[in-house]
Amino acid sequence: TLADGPEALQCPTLIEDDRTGMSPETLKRAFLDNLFYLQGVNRTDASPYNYYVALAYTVRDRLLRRFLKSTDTYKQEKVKLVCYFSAEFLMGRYLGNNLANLGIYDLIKEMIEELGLDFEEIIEQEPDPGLGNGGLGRLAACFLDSLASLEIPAIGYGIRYEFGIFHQMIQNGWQVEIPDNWLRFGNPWELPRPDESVEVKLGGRTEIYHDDKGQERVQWLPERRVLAIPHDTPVPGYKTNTVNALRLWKAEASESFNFEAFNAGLYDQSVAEKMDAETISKVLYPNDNTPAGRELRLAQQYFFVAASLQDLIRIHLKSHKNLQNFHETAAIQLNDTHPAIAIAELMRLLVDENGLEWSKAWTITQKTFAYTNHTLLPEALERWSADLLGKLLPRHLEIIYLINHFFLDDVRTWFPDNEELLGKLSIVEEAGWGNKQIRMANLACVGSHSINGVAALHTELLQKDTLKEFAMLWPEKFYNKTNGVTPRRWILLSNPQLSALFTEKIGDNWLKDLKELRKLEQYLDDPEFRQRWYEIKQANKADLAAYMLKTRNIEVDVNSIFDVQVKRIHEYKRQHLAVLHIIALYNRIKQNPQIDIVPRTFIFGGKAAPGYFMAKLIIKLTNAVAEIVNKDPDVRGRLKLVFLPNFNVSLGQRIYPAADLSEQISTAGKEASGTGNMKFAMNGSLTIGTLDGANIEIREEAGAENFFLFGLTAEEVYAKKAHGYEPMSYYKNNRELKGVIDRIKSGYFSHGDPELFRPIVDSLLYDDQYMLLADYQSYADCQEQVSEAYRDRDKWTRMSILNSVRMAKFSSDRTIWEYCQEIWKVNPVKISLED
Ligand code: BZD
Repeated sequence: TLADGPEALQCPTLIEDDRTGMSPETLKRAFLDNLFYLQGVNRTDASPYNYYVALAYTVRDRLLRRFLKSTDTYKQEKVKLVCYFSAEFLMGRYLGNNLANLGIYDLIKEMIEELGLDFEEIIEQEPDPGLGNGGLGRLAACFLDSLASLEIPAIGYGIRYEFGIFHQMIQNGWQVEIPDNWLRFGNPWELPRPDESVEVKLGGRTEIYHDDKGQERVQWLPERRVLAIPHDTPVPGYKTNTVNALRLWKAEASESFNFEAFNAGLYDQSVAEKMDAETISKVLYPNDNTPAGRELRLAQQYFFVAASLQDLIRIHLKSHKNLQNFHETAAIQLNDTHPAIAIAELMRLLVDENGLEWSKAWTITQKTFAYTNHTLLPEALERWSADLLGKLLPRHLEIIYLINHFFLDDVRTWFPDNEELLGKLSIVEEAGWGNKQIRMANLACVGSHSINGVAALHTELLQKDTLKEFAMLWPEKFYNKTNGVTPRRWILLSNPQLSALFTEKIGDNWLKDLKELRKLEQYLDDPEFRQRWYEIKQANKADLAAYMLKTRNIEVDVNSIFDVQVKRIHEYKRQHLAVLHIIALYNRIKQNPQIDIVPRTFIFGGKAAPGYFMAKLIIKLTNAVAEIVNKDPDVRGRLKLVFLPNFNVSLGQRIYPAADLSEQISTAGKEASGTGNMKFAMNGSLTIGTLDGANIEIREEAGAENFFLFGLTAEEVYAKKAHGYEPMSYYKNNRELKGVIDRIKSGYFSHGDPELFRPIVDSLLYDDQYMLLADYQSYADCQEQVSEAYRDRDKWTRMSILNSVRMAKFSSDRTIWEYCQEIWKVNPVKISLED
């Protein structure tokens, strides 16, 4: 099916009208109007931020016609809508992306520069909307870009958090969290749609009653109601007329309620209720891969899901007389289990509120939902205590029990007398003392027609391990959908020089069909091409070096290997394995200051969940080692370690193009996919990595000879655990490793305090759940191969080119096309701008 896939779609021509013309004059006029009339500012006292806002509105105006045309077309043609339900959308800055997708980036840049303004500075004014934690949220954003670029009717549904992921500062080497008040100065990209607000009910109890036909039915008598107000952000495709919506819900007090209290003279109570309601969309939970388990988190999940389903039902009933064929209007993808309560909510809407029979409603529900799993860590699977769920959503708890009851009845007929199987499959876990837990992954599996993992190994392990009972029951429900990233943001925007080289050699169709890049392999033996490739990397490194000097006051050597690990801080991702290796290199230098080593700049970035003690201690260790290594005269600048604070989408855009080496060193079998690994490789970084997640597929595509592989395989990891893993033996038998750990233990990096890093040392020596010590020597040896390869510039550059041009598989266009064909069963819809 890929043959007539993304690349078959042609770019339509762009149209102009008086107000939103694309001629330099019209653009300039609009820009200056948006400064004066919209913001009341003169050019003489306009700030760079004023210019940003003026430009943002100029661009937004040019999206609106396409946006409304897309929506109208979907309505008129009664298309099936792809609905991406996600608690997180990590969109990154809009301005540059929207300019690029409209095809007016260079035009606008020129216009701005003609006015004597600094384009780069204006772009940098935009707050980076951080409505996500990491990979899962960023994947949702890449998917929206690909959906619009492939002209697929789609909508992203989520939460308009007032505070996104915290701003990370580093003080005295420790992470400090600052609230991210990203909406303080307004948001020019969003369109509030108060007229499409809906009510969401919470709490209370249920009651049995008899309808007019004497039928026994259940109704929910909620304790409170909140208003959900949609805010739409247009999401344009790359050089298409399609502009889809990202619809994020803001929670507000339901007017009727606080008005009642107000009239009763309870002004303070009505204000308190208003604040309570607004709390729901106040802040993003900053935990990745650890469930929050808090009532407010469940309220957030239910809030956006209930609002979105009402929205979809409203849309459906505009063109259909009932809900019998709801699944033909909406294909809902659940981005992990965070929105999985939607399964119970749709059942409630169909059965309680629309009078459908249970079994009919269940068929529709299963045909509507599809579930993506993003983790293999058992502790990361969401579970809600039945008490908590029942308190907030009493009717949903009953519905979940019913779903489970009918499901387990089926299982009993298929597999009689298999209590163990029943226990594993059950949505309800009996955790002892009458303490029941609702397993959201089980609910998602039972209520969906499709279950997918995000890389080949991940899907395989889901089927063999995490979800094996479901895979046994319904093998046909399982799919692999290896993740991808959008080449528009992650190559075109972030690496303009490399993009210009691509386009010069093969034209610009690679942006619609990344397989085109393969044509560049013909230049592999062209010394001039390799020289330009090398110079672009060096220029990107110089830019990042300037940024590091400015923000961290650390000077680095652009001829050193830029060795980079940027991602959330987590023990399974093993940032501390890289730190052990840095200390080993340092020890080698201390033993022999004359040693010939290839200079390296180690760059780290990533946030730790505020409550994750070990992750925060790893950040502190990294900074503590940096403090010693960077200023030791014996090192003579050959090793530099930089922790870049507040890693986010926009910092990623600077970092990936400047990396020589991409660190993808998770314990095999733990990283579901990884997506940073793809961004690095597309930008010509070589990977040092384990056989984990999508690393395996990246290595397959790039060629094993162009990838630095080390470490245990997932199978070896399991086998070792099964046979009783003893990290202490590695410490005792490996002199270099012992030297490294002893150095930390001695207090050398903690001003003589041997206690500070003891939790890390102890966890490595006595537990080492993530097997750093088992993989240490293999990693250190592999790093020697990296250094040797870097000494040969030609060899390195060839490997870099091959990595970059062979990454077509990891375009999110490929991923989305597969979801469209195999899971959602939807096709592109052309948007015409003619009236
Ligand atoms: O999802 C990540 C995985 O760890 C990566 O391997 C994978 O590439 C990406 C995309 O599929 N998972 C997350 O990012 N998870 C979270 O951020 C998260 C957030 C809230 C609660 C639980 C997990």
